[in-house]
Amino acid sequence: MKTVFQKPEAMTDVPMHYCPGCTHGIIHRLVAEAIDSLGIREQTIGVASVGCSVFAYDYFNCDMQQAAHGRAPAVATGIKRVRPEAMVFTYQGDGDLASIGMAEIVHAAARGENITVVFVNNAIYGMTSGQMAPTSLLGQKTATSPRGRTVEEMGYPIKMCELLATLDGPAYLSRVSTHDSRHVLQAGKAIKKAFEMQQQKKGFAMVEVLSTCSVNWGMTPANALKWMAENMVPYYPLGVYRDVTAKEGN
Ligand SMILES: Cc1ncc(C[n+]2csc(CCOP(=O)(O)OP(=O)(O)O)c2C)c(N)n1
Repeated sequence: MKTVFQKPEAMTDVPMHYCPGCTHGIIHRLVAEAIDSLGIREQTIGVASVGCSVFAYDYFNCDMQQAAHGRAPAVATGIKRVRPEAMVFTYQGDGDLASIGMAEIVHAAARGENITVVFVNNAIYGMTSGQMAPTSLLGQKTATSPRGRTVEEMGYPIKMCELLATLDGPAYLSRVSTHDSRHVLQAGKAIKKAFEMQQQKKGFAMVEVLSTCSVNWGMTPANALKWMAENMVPYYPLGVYRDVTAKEGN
């Protein structure tokens, strides 16, 4: 019989711990599909960060390293520099990347490190039960902004693609979403491209993937997808913010 659906080889065959309605599992799969389709599983080293995806090393069927909170780009830099033939990626949440790890990501991008960053923006600290993240939206209620985020008290949400696009270092910056199947397919293409940039030694590549956290948002899985489409996508416009290969006409 013809196989029409199977787990990517780059994923292990274990049940995930993610909550119902969380899109981390989808994004893991997209990363694994990109690794499979490029045939790079044996040379890939992933860096798991801190947050809900802390157990990513259990789910990716490639070499993995655990980094302390926010330090994944620095750890990935070290691995890539001593093992330049390896394909190195980080997988980081918004609390990890845009809060405690802001310095690491900005400097890795500015240096144009030849690594791939998968940045999962779910607008909240998921693992620690829903505190406000740098990417929480204005008006968004979280455990630490129970009346909703205000500019006066907490300032504006940080747009990482736009911020990193002010630097000369990055080779590829793209924002995608997981709110419906069409966008999931587009997200997969962007993640694959971010690995291809590394293969072609173009330098720093980051894909920001808008994601749900239905449990901490206090929504059903279906409503979380709707909320993401109606609230996150307008504030975090999807698209390509840098692509050096487009300039080269590739
Ligand atoms: C140095 C340090 N500070 C704080 C924590 C606690 N901590 C663990 S996960 C987390 C939030 C992670 O949120 P995010 O990166 O958005 O990932 P998510 O869980 O939403 O996927 C925090 C604050 C920690 N582990 N280490």
